[in-house]
Amino acid sequence: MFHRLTMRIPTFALLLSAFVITHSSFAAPAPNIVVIMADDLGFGDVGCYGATALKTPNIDQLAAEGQRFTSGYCSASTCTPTRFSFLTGTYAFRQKGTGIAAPTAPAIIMPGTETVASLLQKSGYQTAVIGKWHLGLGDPAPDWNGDLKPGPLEIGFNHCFLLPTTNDRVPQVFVKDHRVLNLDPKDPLWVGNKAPSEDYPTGINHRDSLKMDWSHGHNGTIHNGISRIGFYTGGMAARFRDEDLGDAWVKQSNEWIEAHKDGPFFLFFASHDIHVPRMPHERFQGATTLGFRGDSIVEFDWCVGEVMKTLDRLHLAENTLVVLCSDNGPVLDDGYKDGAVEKIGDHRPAGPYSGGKYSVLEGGTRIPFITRWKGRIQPGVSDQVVCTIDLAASLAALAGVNLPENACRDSFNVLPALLGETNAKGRDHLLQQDNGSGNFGLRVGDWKLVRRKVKTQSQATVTKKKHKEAKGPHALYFLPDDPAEENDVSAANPDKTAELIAKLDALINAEGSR
Ligand code: NG6
Ligand code: CA
Repeated sequence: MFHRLTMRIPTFALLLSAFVITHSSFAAPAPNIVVIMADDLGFGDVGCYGATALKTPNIDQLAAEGQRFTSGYCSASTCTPTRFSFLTGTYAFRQKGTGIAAPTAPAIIMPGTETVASLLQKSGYQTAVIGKWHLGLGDPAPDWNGDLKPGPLEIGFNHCFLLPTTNDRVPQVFVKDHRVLNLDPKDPLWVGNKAPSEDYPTGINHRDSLKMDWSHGHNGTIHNGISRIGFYTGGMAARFRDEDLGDAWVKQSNEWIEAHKDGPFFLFFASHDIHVPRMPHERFQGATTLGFRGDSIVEFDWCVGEVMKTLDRLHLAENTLVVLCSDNGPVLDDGYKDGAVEKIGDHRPAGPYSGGKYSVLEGGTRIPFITRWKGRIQPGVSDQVVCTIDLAASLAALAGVNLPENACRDSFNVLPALLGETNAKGRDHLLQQDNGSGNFGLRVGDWKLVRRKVKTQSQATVTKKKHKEAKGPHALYFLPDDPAEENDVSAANPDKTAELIAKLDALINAEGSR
């Protein structure tokens, strides 16, 4: 058949048709990708998800122009495991040491691990992470005065501009590629877990001098009138002001996008808003009646708007997939007395859900999740289940890269659902973990199983009333009737309960679920 055809059609025509097929119908140029991840932003914290106590016009616009997911999740209810899973496409509980990283934590994702960044880089993308890292740097410890590696550059990023841990932990310096930015070698940076001397000023012995008091933990080194977890000395010229973080991420991102506008590029915009210490820029302080927690949401919304403006200005909006998500659910008092508890009023940070940060109830991981790609994604609302852990496989598919067999072991290609395609399906099950205590949630369809190994930190302040914890180690909830997971129906549904327990065990014990 092939032979007969070639006899009749000249070779150049065959080549031409092959060229036309690969370059027109199949391989549209790979779009740019911007993943914006907020920190501790809850399902109910933004306007398009029902918040009325504050305004988020830029996020709302993104949702109006794209798909807004009502069952969009992150994979864990704290930062480090969600970020680990987003990048590696593998559940954090499969690797030890993936709980909340300490200030002096070494790199958690080792070089050689396939990540969403390395996959995209392989297919020709320029890749950058700008913002909060919190996945450790260095091996076996960060070398603050030398090269901070391994880090993002060793796992697929061409560029990074980082807050190395999280801003309630020391040190308050930027890391640009492998180095602390603006570090004067004559004033070396030291970071540790113990005060370097007895008279060293801390949040305990200088509590009166603080501009924002702590409520638990966070009483080590004082910088910018705020005491933190951990201790550091030196590096004075390198230190930033908390108030300037949002502006720094925007400036760095806009410059990087502009420099790579010919694409394709992948930017992971890892905002620190609205994590503690909540210290938005002065121009946002007082923007809401909710205190600095609400004001930080407004600052985050502004950052989103600035990045969108840059995409518009460079005519990239129709060639860029934007994904907006959060790394875990909301918390009010997370260690500082910033008024979040007192000023909450009727605002419901987790929307209709119970729990929040640290919890495997829906409030811990069900988050604002929006995708926008002008001209490609039809605006709408989707109830398909999608998770940040799926971005690795889905974005790899978008870029046309094959996933190696042993990589991204829990990441599903849900690209059609992310793009809002008709009848496209998301995940058929959704596993939720906390910081690694052994508590799990498993949602299959409308059913939700909770396995409780340890008592969850109280989230009474998020939901206003305390969540009634079920008595046994397992509880079953029927989400359409009971989104707040208050009525354990496991006794009335023993078969469903047993089925989900078996599925959860199988998922946990497997090497991967893909
Ligand atoms: C907790 C901290 C909390 C926050 C969290 C990490 C205390 C008492 N609590 O241990 O303030 O830093 O870790 O948050 O220290 S995350 O969003 O980065 O996971
Ligand atoms: Ca977080």
